[in-house]
Amino acid sequence: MAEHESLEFGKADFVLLDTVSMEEFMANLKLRFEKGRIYSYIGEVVVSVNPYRAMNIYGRDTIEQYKGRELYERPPHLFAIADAAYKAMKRRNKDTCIVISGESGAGKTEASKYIMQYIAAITNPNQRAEVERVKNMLLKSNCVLEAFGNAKTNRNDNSSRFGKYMDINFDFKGDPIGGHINNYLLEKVSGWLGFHIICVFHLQLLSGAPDSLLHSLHIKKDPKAYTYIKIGGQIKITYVKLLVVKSSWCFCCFLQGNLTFGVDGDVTLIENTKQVSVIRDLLSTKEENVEKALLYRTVATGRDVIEKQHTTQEASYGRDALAKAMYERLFCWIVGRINDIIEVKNYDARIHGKNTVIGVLDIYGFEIFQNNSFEQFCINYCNEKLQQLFIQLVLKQEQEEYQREGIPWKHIDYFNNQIIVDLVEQQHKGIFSILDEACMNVGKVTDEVFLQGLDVKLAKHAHFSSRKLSPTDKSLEFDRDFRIRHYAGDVAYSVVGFIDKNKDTLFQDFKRLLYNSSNPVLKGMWPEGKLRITEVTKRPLTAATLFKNSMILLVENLASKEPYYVRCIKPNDVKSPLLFEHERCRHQVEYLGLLENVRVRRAGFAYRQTYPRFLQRYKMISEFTWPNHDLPSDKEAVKKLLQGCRFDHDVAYGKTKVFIRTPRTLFSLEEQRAEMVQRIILFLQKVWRGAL
Ligand code: AD9
Ligand code: MG
Repeated sequence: MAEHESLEFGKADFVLLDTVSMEEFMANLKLRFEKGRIYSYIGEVVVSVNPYRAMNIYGRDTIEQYKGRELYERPPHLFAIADAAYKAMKRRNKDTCIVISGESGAGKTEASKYIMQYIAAITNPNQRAEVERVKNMLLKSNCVLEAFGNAKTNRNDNSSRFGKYMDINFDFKGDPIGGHINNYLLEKVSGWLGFHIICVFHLQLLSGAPDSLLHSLHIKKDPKAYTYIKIGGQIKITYVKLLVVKSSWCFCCFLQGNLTFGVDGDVTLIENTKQVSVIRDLLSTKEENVEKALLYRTVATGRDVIEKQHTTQEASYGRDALAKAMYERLFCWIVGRINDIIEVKNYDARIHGKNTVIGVLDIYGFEIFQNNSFEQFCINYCNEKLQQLFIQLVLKQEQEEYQREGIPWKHIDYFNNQIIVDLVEQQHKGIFSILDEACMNVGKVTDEVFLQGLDVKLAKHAHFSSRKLSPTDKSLEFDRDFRIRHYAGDVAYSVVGFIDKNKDTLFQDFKRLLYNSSNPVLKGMWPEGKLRITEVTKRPLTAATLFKNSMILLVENLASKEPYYVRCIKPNDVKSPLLFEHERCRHQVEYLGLLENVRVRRAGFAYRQTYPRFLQRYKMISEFTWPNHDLPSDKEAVKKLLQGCRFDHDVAYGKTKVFIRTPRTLFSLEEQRAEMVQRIILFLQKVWRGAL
């Protein structure tokens, strides 16, 4: 318990509530929020409520207060969890990870940045130049990625439209020596008109850029000149300037929005041909190639290769698909360049010891828009996966372990969302499989066919419904909607666009166009453009399959590390620092499973360790166990040791492990150990001097 905090701020740890009920939980959460205590604990899980105002709790002095302290010595804070993850990694040589979850606008990205800042601030006490360089890169990379990957949405002014998992690698001294970023599905559709970089590009960069530069890049100062650009974001980014200017062709994708198509007889035409020469220059390619790729597609029929003219509709579709694909590749390219710079190089474990990792996960939160499509479906599935991981690690395994170890235990019920995860990802029967199947249809491939597939295969599923299955359901506005009962609430998705987005097809002609660019960077981004049309036979994996695979790998990776959790709550929908909307918050507490978390934690034990390892660490505390014990088993020895310290009441003895209920006991053991180690060192020093 964080005892130093006065009770006027409520209970710092929900485990200490007098009774565990929703009312008490909410009353405590509200009280703390109103008193400016935005962080609380459930054991080692941090619960955070977005303050929507600048808080004076992240400065150097606060960092110093948390540095090297135990979790329970200071008021709840992100810094405490960051420190705990760092200590666990350093002390036990274990990879750890911090998983930040919560819905869109709940404060995940801000939390991840504070955590990174904290880790950067407490490491490298010797100010090694190389480590400083790495830290700088890790922190700054974030701004570049946010500029390109975040956008203003109606849920959040700085909404992450991509998922980010960042590993920070540490050497044996505990100093950062590098990192690696994995990015997940850039959600282009909602972000498209509002990616900060696009807004900033006009708002800030252009205002200062010399006319000659703008001219050479064919850039007009008036944002209204661009169909794709909508002013909205307000983030200050200056050092992306260089990157932007260097890769001028990326803005080519904004120009493409201005291309319009028309018809002359039965021939499709580009109406504003001037734009084509601009695009040609920026893409470093030939004008006739640009025109051809925009108006025709090459198809192989048997051995013959023919050129088929697009309709104006197909041409417009191709234009938009190209712009989005270029933006996405650019984004991945930026992540790749950042990784080139931050990745650990020349690390020799024989010299430097084990290279350990802290992973920080900041991904797009659960979201419900007015219109929800394939992108929201993927994002919400991702949140289901993370919730499942939380359940697995925090609720399920915990209870299973007590059972396995024979510790008396009353089972605590919770909603297990595995059923929804299966609904989406299960082989053959899941929505992704049904979608892939619809995409592979030889005959008619339409969104409606996909919806029919869903209706047939999922008719009886408790978490699925559609207009056809529930004709009277008012929440399904259109025939083309289906609804998923997610762990965090019901979401109606429109099937429109699912097939296209899943196939994610960009005409091969565009890929060839870009591959044939004389700009080596651009060429490098489109390796598949190398293939001739007759060689393109293999169907690429669909967007859904790729996303699913990346999520499975992510979860496996997180599960292999020691996890720490930050659960973020959004207090209101109007970004107000004063408003604690009770129902809104209660809903989040409910679906995040926080009450169940408290119950499991309360009935449970803060710490457990196998008997031999426990002895290894604490045997110096007791005369019965130091330097070795002669009791019949390690279990008996641990019992003797803990009885001697009068901690017996706070402990349960399992089959293979000892369980300690409160962290304070562990803390005290640690103190005693430190004292004994000090004494032993002094003793040895004396012996050593005497021997000299
Ligand atoms: V999304 O899923 O990417 O759409 P996030 O990442 O959960 O979402 P974000 O961290 O971007 O939300 O927070 C939204 C806004 O809330 C920020 O832009 C800040 O204005 C505000 N916020 C969040 N956390 C804090 C904080 N600790 N202190 C002050 C905060 N303001
Ligand atoms: Mg975010």
